[in-house]
This record gives sequence, C-alpha cells and structure tokens, in this order.
Amino acid sequence: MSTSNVVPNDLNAFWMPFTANRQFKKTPRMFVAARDMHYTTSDGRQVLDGTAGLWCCNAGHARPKIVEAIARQAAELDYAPAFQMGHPKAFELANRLVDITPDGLDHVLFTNSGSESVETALKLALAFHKIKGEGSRTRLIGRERAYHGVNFGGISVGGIVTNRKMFGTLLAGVDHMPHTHNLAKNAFSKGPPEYGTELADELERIVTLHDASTIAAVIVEPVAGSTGVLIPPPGYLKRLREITKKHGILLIFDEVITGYGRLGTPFGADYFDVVPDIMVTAKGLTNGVVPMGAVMVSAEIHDAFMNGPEHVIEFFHGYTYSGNPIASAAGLATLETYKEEGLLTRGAELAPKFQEALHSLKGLPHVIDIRNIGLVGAIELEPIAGQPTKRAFSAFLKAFEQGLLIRTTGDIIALSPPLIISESQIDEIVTKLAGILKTLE
Ligand code: PXG
Repeated sequence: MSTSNVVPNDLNAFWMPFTANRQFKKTPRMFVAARDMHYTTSDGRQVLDGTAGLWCCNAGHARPKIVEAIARQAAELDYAPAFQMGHPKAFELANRLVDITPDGLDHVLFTNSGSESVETALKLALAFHKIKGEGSRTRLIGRERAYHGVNFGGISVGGIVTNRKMFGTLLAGVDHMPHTHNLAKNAFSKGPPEYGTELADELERIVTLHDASTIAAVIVEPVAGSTGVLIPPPGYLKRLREITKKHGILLIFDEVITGYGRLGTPFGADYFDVVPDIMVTAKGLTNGVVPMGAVMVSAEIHDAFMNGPEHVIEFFHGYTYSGNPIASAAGLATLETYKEEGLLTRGAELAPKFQEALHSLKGLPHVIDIRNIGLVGAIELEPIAGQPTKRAFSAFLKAFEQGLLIRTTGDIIALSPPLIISESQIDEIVTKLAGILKTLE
C-alpha cells in the first residue's frame, strides 16, 4: 500500500489554512490521488473536480508532460541561487509568458504565490513613482469585496472584512472603490451584467478627494473570484483604464484567477480588451502543481529601473525561490500542455454550454442569482436567517458526499472546473447540484 493512502491517526498538529479546523478534524475529507477531472478520496471514491483544485489546475490533474518535466528537472538541477545567478528555464519561461501576455507587458518577475505577486506589484508601483521623481504618489486604491491574497499589502487593498479586522491598521493611505455586485439590478445575468458601468467613475471621486499626485496605483481583479464571482459591467474596466491613464496612476490587474484561460481567453485583459501596466498571476501558471507566481510589467516600468551604475541591484526585492528550477520546468510544461490542447481558449468554446447548464438551475429552492463568464460560474443562495454561510456549506458537504467538489464563499457556490472538462461532465455537475439544491434546509 502506498504511504500516501494512509490517513494519519493524529490530525492535531497541522493548523489548516482557511478551514474550519475543528469541524474538519471531526469528519476529515482527504484526497489521496488525482487524474484528469477526478480526485480519489482516502476511502476510494472518485470526486469530479468542479473547481480546478482552488482555481489552479486548469489542465486537470497528473498531466504527463508536467509530471515528467518536474521529475526530470529535480534530477538535473534541483535548485540554483536566485540572486546574482541564473538557470536557463526561468529565462525561457519568462519569454514564453511574454509571448502569450497582451502586447506591452514585456518583463516578468517570479514569485511563489498570488499573495507574493500582489506584494511585488504594489512595491513595484511605489518604487516606480519614486524613481520617476514622483515620490508623493504613495496611495494605493483597491476595491470592496476584493481578494488580493493574505499578506499585509494584499489585505490592505483587499476588501474582505474578515481578512482585515484582526490585523491592526494595515497599510496607511489605502482607499477603496465600491464593488460592482448588484443583485437588485443584475440577478440572473448571462455573462457580464448590464448595470453598473458608472461605478468606475467612483475612481474619479477618489482622485478628486486625494489628488492624483498622491496616488500610485489602482488594483482590481478583472472578475472578483473569491468573493463569489463578481463580473464587471461592460466598459467598466475600460473606464478604469482611461481614468488611471489620464492621472498618471498605474493600473494593476490581479489575474491570479482570471489568468491562463479561465475566461476563455489567455487573460482577463484579453477578454475585456484592456491592457494594465502590471499583471499579477499565479495558480494556473504551473497548473497548481508547484507553487509559483509571475508578475508581468510594462517596458516603461522596467526601463525606469534600469538606470545608474550597472553593478548595482535595480530593485531591492525577490525571493529565495523566485524562478525556482522545478517551478520553471512545471511552468514550461504547463504552457506546452495549454498550447497543445488549446486550453487557453477552450473556455470560450464551452462557455455557451456551461452558461445554459448553469442557468437551468434558476427557480430551484433558495437560488437568488446565477452568473457566469467563461468557465466560471456562481450560484448565490438566500442565506438561512441568522446563520450566514451555513446553507452553502451544507451544499458543499453534500456535494462532496455525492462525488462532486465545489467551492463556497459566504452563501455563494462557485464553479471553475478544469478547462479540459467535457460537456457531459458539465451536465453531471449541474444534475448533481440540482439534486442537492432540492434537499437543502
Ligand atoms: N489574488 C487573487 C485574485 C486570488 O484569487 C490570491 C491573490 C492569492 O493567491 P495565493 O496563491 O497566495 O493563495 C488569490 C487566491 C477561493 C480561493 O476558493 C481563492 C484563492 C485562494 C484560495 C481559495 O475563492 N485565491
């Protein structure tokens, strides 16, 4: 018996992330294997992956190219110092990334996660203005209901109260735009919702309040994922681009979820036809297999740093594992797999089917909204009075029992299956969900 199939007899030591630890440890849910669209549980059941792990396994699981690349790389060059030394695959991966990112994003910094990519982007924005002689631009603007990871910069510009309230005063000088979610006007929209484009003008109000000369950057997720799939109205991101450009403010897209094919285009920037100054990515970069993030930046930002004596470090930032060889090999094999199988655009082919299937759940008990874009969907449930999150969490538990992995946030069910999903597997997800929704308290 493989040791990975043994369930440990003591679950106490591991303090699990973003998990109800006591509930989990009473009734653990363990995966011990995965292949393509399915996980295997410790009791030998198959579970259909409706969430690409945590929005990251875009090519599905145990894909041969990626598995082989990691094994080969570990044997050939396990680690190379990241500072003042290099290895070929990190450069190769940066080149391949520049090939698939929107024109104008020509340089790549590597990190180990979405959270680190966010911090890297925010620090770049501050340092860029300082180098350009505009050191008064120190404010960062985020948005309500935004998720930008869990580090101090990210939770400061983020807009989730539970992620912020325990951690003191956070970064100074941060302001937030309103989110765009509007159930009263936009419920059951198919694709981007009709109302709310004017909310982008709130940025003008914030600029008027603080003055553009104090603002370094605006950071937004093209589609907010973690807080329940909040899809922007048409023209909203274009308007943010116009306003930031007009005022010399950098625009950062956090594409940790929307990157690598999730919306049916390589990046959210492509879907919405808006090129930011900095793009933050992670997750799908390595198919979730090895931790890695990548921050793409414009030539203008990069070139501003390439000044002064050549022996001097230009940007005092980086990680022991930036561009780690095994992560780079995983990234290269992942991009190859995406290319061979057309996965960066397959979501666009499947989106009509996915949309139709999801919206067939309209009218079932407790369902107050269904929304979708590319291969992302959300079903919002009416919370049980006085017990928010309980109804959706119970749907999650029932789905797991019935062989389906979904994600819930608040009382919203989020779906983001691997981009290799078949049409019949989309039907399977929706049929199972329909059954579950009918039985919820
Ligand atoms: N930015 C965005 C937009 C994200 O969605 C991060 C940054 C942070 O990435 P790391 O790699 O540091 O976790 C994220 C992460 C969920 C869920 O189910 C979403 C994330 C992570 C875990 C669960 O909504 N997003």
